Amino acid sequence: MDLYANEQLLGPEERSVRDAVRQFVKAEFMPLVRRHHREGTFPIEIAPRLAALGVFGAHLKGYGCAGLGAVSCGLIMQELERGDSGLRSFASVQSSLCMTAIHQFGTEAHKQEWLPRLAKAERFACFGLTEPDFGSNPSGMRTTAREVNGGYVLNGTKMWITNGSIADVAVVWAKTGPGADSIRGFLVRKGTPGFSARDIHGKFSMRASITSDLVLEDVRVDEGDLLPASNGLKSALACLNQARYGIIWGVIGAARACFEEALDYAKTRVQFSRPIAGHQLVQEKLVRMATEITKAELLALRLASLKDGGQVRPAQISLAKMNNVEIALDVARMARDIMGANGILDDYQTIRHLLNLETVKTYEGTHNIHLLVVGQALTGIGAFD
Ligand code: TGC
Ligand code: FAD
Repeated sequence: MDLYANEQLLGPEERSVRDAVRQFVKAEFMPLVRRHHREGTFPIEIAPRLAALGVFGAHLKGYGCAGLGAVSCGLIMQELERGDSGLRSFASVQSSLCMTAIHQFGTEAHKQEWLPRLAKAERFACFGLTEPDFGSNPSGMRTTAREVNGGYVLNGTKMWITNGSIADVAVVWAKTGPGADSIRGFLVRKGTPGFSARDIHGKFSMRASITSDLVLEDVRVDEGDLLPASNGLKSALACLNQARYGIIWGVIGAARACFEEALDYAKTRVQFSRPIAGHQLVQEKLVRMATEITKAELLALRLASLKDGGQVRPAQISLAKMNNVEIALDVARMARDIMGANGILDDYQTIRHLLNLETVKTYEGTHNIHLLVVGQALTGIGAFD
């Protein structure tokens, strides 16, 4: 399905990066995903082989990172999420959130210590911004970092943290300074006394992904564990820009997986003496799905060129995150409908993608928050509170 010949907009290097990740996901991840989805686990053992493809820190230069352009980075996320949103999430957190935080706000010693190991998946990382009482409005966070002789003492709880219990290091955002009014990032190592991670169970979405609470009780970190260039909520939001960019591409992969599955199904499922693909109402759905996927790809490609040109603005990222996740959810729902009762079985991928996309609509800024960011850009009036 390439009605607009979007493939022609990709260069040979971009296609080759995409095809390598696609092949890996098909051969090494797809045989595992149903079991992990059923059991609520993540196949961490595949991470080093993904690392060998240059997936982690692909957008960064130096420190063992691939330094790829925006389209290639987007296509990597697309192919990971074609497999499962949990796989893309794992990479988004390691790469777009944590490696970006260390690269942008860390010292040279932080970069030397962490980036090559995270790039090779010898170490894992998580990103702690959300709290039980502060999701969409992280500026209200209660986690504090009190300055003590030669370091800081952290107290607070972070909630809904992807990779939390498997991470060797957590990028934790906390309020510090004399009035505890300045948000800054800290590196908290696994095993630091007072620091623990508890997995969240009972999820009906993102089942093949580890999600945890982080508890910080009088956690002492050294002065050198502060990310010194972090300065305010805007530093955390700068990392989110990179991860949201990955989601914009990622959900196209999930949508394509659902579309392709539904199209195949519709061509072979016979009702009323003909394949259901021959019924007008089914064709209407297939056409809507293909149209929205095509538009989402063009939006992502335009954003990539703005990004490579260093011109991308947060409102542009918000517009595309809001749009592409919404259309991916619509595509997944239509695909599930076309597949009738089989559409709810995990013998097929569609229901898993549909359930995952409910999370993708919420995290990295909810649909409503991105709508309000675009609304603010259009009107000049913030309508958040
Ligand atoms: P506001 O006063 O608007 O902004 C504070 C400062 O930040 C600047 N800023 C940005 N900077 C960089 N990138 C952006 N996207 C930025 N948006 C705003 C802004 O200019 C300002 O700078 P300065 O110099 O004046 O200090 O802040 P606010 O408190 O009113 O909040 C704005 C809002 C609601 C848009 C923001 O809080 C927000 O985006 N909320 C959503 C929270 C969120 O997305 N959380 C995600 C947690 S991580 C996650 O979900 C990982 S999921 C795993 C995976 O990715 O797979
Ligand atoms: P709330 O902020 O309570 O929002 C609830 C509803 O109210 C939403 O519909 C929202 O749009 C709406 N709403 C809120 N404010 C407004 C407003 N001003 N105007 C209109 N509507 C509004 N966080 C991390 O820090 N790190 C992670 O690794 C991470 N991983 C996650 C993994 C999973 C599986 C999930 C589900 C979440 C994860 N999150 C993570 C948290 C995620 O970023 C938050 O869930 C998200 O920011 C929304 O916060 P909330 O769930 O508290 O919803």
